[in-house]
Amino acid sequence: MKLALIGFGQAGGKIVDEFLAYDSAIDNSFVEAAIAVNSATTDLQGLDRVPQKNRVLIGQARVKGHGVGADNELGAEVTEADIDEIQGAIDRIQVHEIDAFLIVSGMGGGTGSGGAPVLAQHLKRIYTEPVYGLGILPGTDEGGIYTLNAARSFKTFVHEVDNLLVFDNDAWRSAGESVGSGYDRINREIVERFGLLFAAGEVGHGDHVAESVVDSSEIINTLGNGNGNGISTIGYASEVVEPESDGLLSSFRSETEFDEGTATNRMTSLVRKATLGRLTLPADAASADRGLVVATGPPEHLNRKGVERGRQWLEDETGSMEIRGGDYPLPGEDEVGAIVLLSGVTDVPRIDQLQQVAIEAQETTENVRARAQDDFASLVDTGGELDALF
Ligand SMILES: Nc1nc2c(ncn2[C@@H]2O[C@H](COP(=O)(O)OP(=O)(O)OP(=O)(O)O)[C@@H](O)[C@H]2O)c(=O)[nH]1
Ligand SMILES: [Mg+2]
Repeated sequence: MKLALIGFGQAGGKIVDEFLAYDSAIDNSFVEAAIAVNSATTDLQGLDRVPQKNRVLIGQARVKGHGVGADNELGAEVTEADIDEIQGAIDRIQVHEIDAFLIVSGMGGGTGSGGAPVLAQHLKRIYTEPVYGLGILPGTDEGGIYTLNAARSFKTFVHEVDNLLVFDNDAWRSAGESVGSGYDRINREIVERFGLLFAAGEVGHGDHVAESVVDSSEIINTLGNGNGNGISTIGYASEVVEPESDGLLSSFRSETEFDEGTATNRMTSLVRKATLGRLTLPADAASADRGLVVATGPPEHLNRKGVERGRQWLEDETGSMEIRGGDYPLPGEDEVGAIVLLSGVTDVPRIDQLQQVAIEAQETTENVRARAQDDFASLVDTGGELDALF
């Protein structure tokens, strides 16, 4: 699946950088174009792979290249003001070559949190290609302002994009890890999952004739095209396999049949593990509206029956009639894996928690404002009494 990636803010830029590294390592090229947008000069300079001309600095007139300091309203304002600068970089993309836009952004800060939804709305207005978001939720230990930004941005972002893919830092942090090395590891986890999914839709059909190769249209149909398709989460599980034995034994029919059964059972169990294990955004799989199962690995270890069984299991698990399945053959690899994309999930504790935070913050703001008005009124009253005395 060919994508134009746009990283918004620091997390967004770093993750797009990581996507580029992954894309060149697997020699697949699902990344058609990569752009980074930020209000902080140093963040843009810190990137390794995004081409210099595709690094767009916004908000210079307001914040002079110093970032917006977690003020996401300011992030949204400078994005609106400088949308032409971003469009200038997008104008260089061969949009007819891409299947979709993907806007990547941390949701807890200011620039990406405020700006990503503004850009999504702009792209939706101009292009017919789907616009997807990849939103990174902050850790719960980052503090109130980050949670509040994420709560507000999430609501707008999910509304503007065709589908919001979500990764929750909170579910993936490990104790005792420094923030920097923690993010490097987490960013690789993010790219391994979402990259594998997007790469899967980009197998040239002439390259390797698999039984049922996943097509980009299957990914798009699972994610949905048109606003309001909700949010998605991804599960992934893999297992090391023996390399292909090309000795005499493999020509015996009994061995072939044994392999078939093993491959089928392995794939069914990997699909279960991927779905019920740690998702990029923890959610109840049963609440998914649509799903996609992708079997990856060396073609001699993939079979149609394995994907079909896995797909059927997911159908039972979700009660959805819209579960798709297919292969992503990777000749020469030593791992067989299953990627499970769950789309339109509604039972997500972390999102309920964010919504609650937003509601409470709104109430607190109103209470504080009301109390301040009361205090001011009584101060003025007292002032009046004092005036009368003298
Ligand atoms: N997974 C991941 N998350 C990150 C990374 N860097 C930051 N974050 C998360 O993203 C959120 C937003 O941080 P930034 O991306 O720095 O924010 P920004 O969009 O640049 O906005 P400002 O710095 O406020 O202008 C943080 O709350 C973190 O949760 C990263 O490298 N990887
Ligand atoms: Mg920043």
